[in-house]
Amino acid sequence: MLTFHSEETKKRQARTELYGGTLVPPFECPERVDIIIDRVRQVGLGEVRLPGTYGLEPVLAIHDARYIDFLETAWDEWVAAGLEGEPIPSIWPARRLRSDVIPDNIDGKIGYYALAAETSLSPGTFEAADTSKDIALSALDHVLHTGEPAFGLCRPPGHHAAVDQYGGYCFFNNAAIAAQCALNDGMQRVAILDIDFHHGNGTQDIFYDRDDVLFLSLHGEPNDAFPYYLGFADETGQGKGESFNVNYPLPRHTDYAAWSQALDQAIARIRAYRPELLIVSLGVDTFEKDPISFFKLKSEEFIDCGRRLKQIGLPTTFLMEGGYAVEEIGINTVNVLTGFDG
Ligand code: Q9C
Ligand code: ZN
Repeated sequence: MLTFHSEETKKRQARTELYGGTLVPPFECPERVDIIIDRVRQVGLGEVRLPGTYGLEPVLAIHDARYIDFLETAWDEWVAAGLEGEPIPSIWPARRLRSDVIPDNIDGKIGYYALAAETSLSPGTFEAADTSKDIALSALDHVLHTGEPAFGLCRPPGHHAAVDQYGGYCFFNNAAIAAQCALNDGMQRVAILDIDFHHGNGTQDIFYDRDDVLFLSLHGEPNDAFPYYLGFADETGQGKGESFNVNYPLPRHTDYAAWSQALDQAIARIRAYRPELLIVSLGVDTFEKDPISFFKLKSEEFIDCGRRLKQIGLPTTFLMEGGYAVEEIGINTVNVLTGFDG
């Protein structure tokens, strides 16, 4: 399988993540891509290519124009305001406040566009996110032109990013951008299967009222896991989108036996939908040793996951999402892909 990768994704080098009340080095770090690409080469997964450039038009098809502009200018505005740490929101349009006003002040604006506080902004974040979506679209293009699978080694990840919100380490929703491009290219139905440990709240929200994208997510139950406020089983879509959103929230300590049962249910639902393309939001933070998650998947079990995905028999684009057990992230990610390749 072909991999798309770029060193430009490492332009995001945030120094801080707000975690447990202290600022720590971010779990979502540039070393993640080095370790994954090393493993891709080590096992000979296939050719590694640089992405093409697609500009902002495909981003504008998903995200709000002022949100994109905010991401491009936020760091400079923060510095110009004389603020010294990394941009972290400290006030939101929470309940009982107005959510229809966008402050001019950078401190207020960050709260408007952030859905969580762990994701510090930094110089280079916009460029990295822009490259991340180029990687996703390059992988998609390869799948569309050849029918062969491809792996987009996206970083930063995308599935928490909503129309006009960043957070959970995500800025542009790579999977949503790719799905929309496939539809614009003439496809009628695209399925997005999100197997990252966390619920793909951004992707769900973007397609919630649509029937041309089936979104399915296996994740830690939101009562107990980030992003807490979305991802429950009763969220099934609305209007035309009713029944085209499927959540599989799973409890603490879920092992591969239970997780793969949910996966099989998701696969059955995908087959019934008869999509022309499958996009896999591939997070490996389901791993037993992931530092911020609570499932119990073992390294070898990711191979079986890849095999099951292959059985669906669809043109498939894998896009990297999370996974923070950095030492094993290469093994686990590439295990899914080699399992798929058979
Ligand atoms: N105590 C992705 O995997 N913070 N994002 C979790 C846990 C945010 C994860 C805190 C996790 C975001 C793409
Ligand atoms: Zn995750």
